[in-house]
Amino acid sequence: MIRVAGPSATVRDELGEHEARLPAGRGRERLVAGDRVIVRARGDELLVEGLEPRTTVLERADGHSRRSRPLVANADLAIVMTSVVDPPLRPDIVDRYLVAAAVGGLEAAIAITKVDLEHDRAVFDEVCATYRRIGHSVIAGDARSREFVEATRELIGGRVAALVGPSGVGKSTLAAALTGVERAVGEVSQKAGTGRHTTTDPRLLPLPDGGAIVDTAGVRTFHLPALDVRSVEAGFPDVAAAAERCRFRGCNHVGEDGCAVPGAVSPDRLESYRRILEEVGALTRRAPHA
Ligand SMILES: Nc1nc2c(ncn2[C@@H]2O[C@H](COP(=O)(O)OP(=O)(O)OP(=O)(O)O)[C@@H](O)[C@H]2O)c(=O)[nH]1
Ligand SMILES: [Mg+2]
Ligand SMILES: [Zn+2]
Repeated sequence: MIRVAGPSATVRDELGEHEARLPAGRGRERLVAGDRVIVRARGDELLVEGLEPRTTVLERADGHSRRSRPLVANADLAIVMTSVVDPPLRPDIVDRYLVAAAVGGLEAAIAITKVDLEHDRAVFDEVCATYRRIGHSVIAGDARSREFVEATRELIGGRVAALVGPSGVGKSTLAAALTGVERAVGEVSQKAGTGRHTTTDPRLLPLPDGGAIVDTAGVRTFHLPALDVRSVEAGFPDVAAAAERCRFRGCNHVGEDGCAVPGAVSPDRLESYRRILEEVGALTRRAPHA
């Protein structure tokens, strides 16, 4: 499945791309780019009939209902993109994507763009070091440059990668450079004068040398669905490792007296962890060892 748009979808097989109709009803909204589907011909129409089990799924929550919604299926890797400036560096959003990737079974790497623009080098270095320390590949550069594009290609290594991150960080710019397929790259719309022309529907784009990418729509805030503590910890291996040395049962490790975690993890990391725990409803409210 390449793309889902309302009642129809673009599917691909060994013969090429085809338009197919989706079943009516709620099942429709559960199908996403990357899904493997069973398609049957009826008359001169193609119908999507079944969904194969997913190996991975990147999910987010709907901002209002908090219901979880799949974004990309069967991707091997999430490339979490953020720019150093314009829009500003957002480790808090990166952390949410890292939790979502860990929960969904995807490997995750970080790609930091717009380093050609003036930025705070110390903050940038710190952010790179933090994510490398917890085991992620980090690449950084000008998303429009050949070096950055080739570094990304190498990172993907013929696999299927989802490009995710805030709006305006260069996902479509990178997608176009990697695939040679031009899609909406954000420019201020002259005609409408209303702002950015951005990506809406996630679409699976094959790479010339194997593998594929899914260019997704940027988000202002990335909401996680309801998750338990273990799931959040999966995205914070530094907190999880320190938490093993905490002697309190039921501790949130976010500032309780005598907890070993705040001494072992930076305040920024811990605050990001705390906010995510709170947001997904996994924070224990009463002081566990008062
Ligand atoms: N200076 C600079 N500009 C960049 C870089 N990467 C992207 N841009 C520009 O940033 C703008 C937004 O890029 P897009 O590729 O549309 O961003 P996006 O992440 O796809 O945004 P959404 O589709 O809204 O999620 C475009 O004008 C790009 O040319 C970079 O590394 N450096
Ligand atoms: Mg885009
Ligand atoms: Zn603790």
